[in-house]
Amino acid sequence: MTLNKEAIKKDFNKKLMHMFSEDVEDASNFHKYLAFSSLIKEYCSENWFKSNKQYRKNAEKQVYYFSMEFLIGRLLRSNLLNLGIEKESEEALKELGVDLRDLEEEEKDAGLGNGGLGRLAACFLDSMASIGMPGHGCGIRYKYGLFEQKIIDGYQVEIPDNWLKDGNAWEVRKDDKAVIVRFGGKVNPVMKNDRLNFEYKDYDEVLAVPYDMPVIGYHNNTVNTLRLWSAETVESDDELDFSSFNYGDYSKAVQYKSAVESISKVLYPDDSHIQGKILRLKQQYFFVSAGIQSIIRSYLKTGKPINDLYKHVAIHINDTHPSLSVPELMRILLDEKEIEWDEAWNITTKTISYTNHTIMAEALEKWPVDLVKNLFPRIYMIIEEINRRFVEKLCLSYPNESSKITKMAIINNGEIRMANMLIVGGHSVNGVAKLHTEILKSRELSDFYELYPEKFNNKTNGITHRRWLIQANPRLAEFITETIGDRWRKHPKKLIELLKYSKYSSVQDKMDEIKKDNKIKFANTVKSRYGIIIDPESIYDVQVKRLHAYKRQILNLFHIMYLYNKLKENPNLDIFPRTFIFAAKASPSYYLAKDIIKLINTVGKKINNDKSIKNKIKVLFLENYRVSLAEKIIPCADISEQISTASKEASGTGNMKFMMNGAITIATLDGANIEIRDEVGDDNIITFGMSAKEVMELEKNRGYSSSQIYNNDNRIHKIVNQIMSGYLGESSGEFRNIYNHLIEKNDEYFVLKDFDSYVKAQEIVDGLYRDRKKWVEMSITNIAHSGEFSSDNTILKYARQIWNAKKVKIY
Ligand code: 26Q
Repeated sequence: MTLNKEAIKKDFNKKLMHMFSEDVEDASNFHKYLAFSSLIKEYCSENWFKSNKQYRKNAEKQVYYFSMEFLIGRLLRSNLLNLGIEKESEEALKELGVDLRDLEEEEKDAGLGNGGLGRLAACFLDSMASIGMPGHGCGIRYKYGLFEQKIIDGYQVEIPDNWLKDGNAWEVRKDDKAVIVRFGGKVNPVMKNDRLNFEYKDYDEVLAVPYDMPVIGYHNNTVNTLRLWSAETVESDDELDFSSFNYGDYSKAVQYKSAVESISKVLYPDDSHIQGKILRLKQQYFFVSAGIQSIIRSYLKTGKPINDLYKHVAIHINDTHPSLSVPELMRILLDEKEIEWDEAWNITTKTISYTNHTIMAEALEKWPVDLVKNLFPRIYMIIEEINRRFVEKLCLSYPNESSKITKMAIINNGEIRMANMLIVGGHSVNGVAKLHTEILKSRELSDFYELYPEKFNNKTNGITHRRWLIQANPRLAEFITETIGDRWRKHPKKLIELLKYSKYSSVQDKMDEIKKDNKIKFANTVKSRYGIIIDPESIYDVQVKRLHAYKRQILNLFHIMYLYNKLKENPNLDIFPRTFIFAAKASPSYYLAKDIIKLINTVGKKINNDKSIKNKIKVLFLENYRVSLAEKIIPCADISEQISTASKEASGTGNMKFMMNGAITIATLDGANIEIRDEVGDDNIITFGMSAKEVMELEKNRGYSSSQIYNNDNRIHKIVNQIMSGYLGESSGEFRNIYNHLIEKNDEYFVLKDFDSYVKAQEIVDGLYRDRKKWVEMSITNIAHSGEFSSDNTILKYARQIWNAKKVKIY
């Protein structure tokens, strides 16, 4: 985009006047933000139109990424960056006396996701647009995103995230593209022209209204669409009012309206412990049905036959949450397009593909048959028929293996297994890191792998270097460009060219200086916000991610308490000063996770206020972890904590973000950590702990006793007793749950088992950091290899190996 600062200044003034009748002197920062964003949206509108037009005209293959979550965060900076008018905008605003950074802070994060899975969807959208692929998002426009977290007296308190309260500058409501989604009712078989048809009766209708957001590609004219659906009543508000003759009807109408709107009201804050909530299932069908209806409508406008749908459309399913896509697409083809079963099935399986993000049993979705039958009777009939045909096929392939058939069936024990339905109803199943895919193939989904080996493949996750490096760490990005030129910005694998400078003193010094500056800036923020003084000379040791037992924030905390105990014994102990930084949200109903937050804060308070240890260690818990906070903290990190129990973290993506910003990873051999190690080599990462194989063996043969370790390791004994005794300044029962989890319930995630190895790994960190040249060399090596984990690469692989989609140049 070619726009000079004079044009931007003029347009911005006009916009402010037009929207608020204000000039730049009178307007609040928030108004300035709204006006400026609205201007940016206007700047991209022509390319948005052109992209759509060109996709349609040539019937280019369109990819639709279906996801319950898109954790996109803020868009102002990334849109400017991708449009190529960041510098011009900064200067234009500056000349008007406005600091772009102040406007940025006015934008609420779009927190439409829980964590990794939602952020991955956001990185993928950015990558699809930036490599010039027609790829779009389809999801829900939650009125309330992931809750805002406050820490009060050390406890997590959840506040609703009313992010749309003051409007969303980036969206466009498309009333004319609304569709109707049907719930409940009855289905009657009827014969019509010798064909068995199904008539729906007595159903409830919900209006799905799309809100489109532009997804702007990096310097390439492509503008794709993130379409988020909002649930409304079919009648307008006026009609609702007019139809009520008395108060009773009126209040019924209001109740009805609020029941309908509840469908898109709130993002469920759980990301592993699944509770079978009816509303969640309604949400799933709501956006799946709306999305598929709108895809088919727009596909048919290209004039191509419906039988060729899969040649022009790929629908990708982000975990099982949109799994009703399979029967919904079948329903439309069978009932609305009157296609016969075998052909409908052929189209459906060739259109749909699925990514699995977890191996933990409690996170695998199953829904009760009765619920599905009542909510979507026709959909249930189709699932039943899919299951019937599948089981029939299994009986032929495995005539004497009834237990295998029971295990693989889609419907069993009064429940529908969504993953099974997707594997059968799609053409591709992928895991998100090599280890994860291998575990799926050899364990959880081994029967399916045996039956359909050709469907299984790995696509290791990735992250967008535009947001996580260029935008989050502009000084580092600038310096990389000074060192190796700017080709890496379009081709992140070119970061590897940094490798030859890893030993150059001048490069090392500059890298060190940039990290230090980031750390100082952050220390100043911490001081003014929390009143805590942290030392930018200390090691910033960072663990930021959702709070989960398997991610083992407790292991980190045990190491901190171990160091503290050593310092109490010997205040002159020679350890390199460290600042331990945590941030994490816990699902509101996950009590153990919330107790861990309280424990981190309690330990932090004790340590931070203890003068005797001479500020050698500090513990910080940053509240309300979210994308915009991640962008601030990751560029400051020296150490990246990736310490999940091996085999439990499907991939992790935070690990990649830290690496890209020059942090050194302390890691278990889990998820994508293994691939990071393979890239950078053993010398440039610190690994510890049991392997996945060892973990799975121990789980299988029950050969683990945490109380044995507790009784034999003095360090651990002391820490556990401190937690339980009131030593930390809380009542002795406060952390009972944690004790039970670790000792009475035998420490499901092997925290005590890996403790010794973790302490040794941390001692290595302490030693390495003292040799600053060596450390910075490691850091540069990590940055150099991080291009391998750019989501542009990941998306290219999806495009070639799963979607068969091509790039399209927009003119
Ligand atoms: C499902 C049904 C009902 C309620 C909630 C859910 C639900 C919601 C979110 C289940 C799971 C999630 C999110 C899972 C997730 O974020 N998984 C992470 O995905 C990342 C991207 O692939 C991986 O890097 C992480 O390893 C994985 O934990």
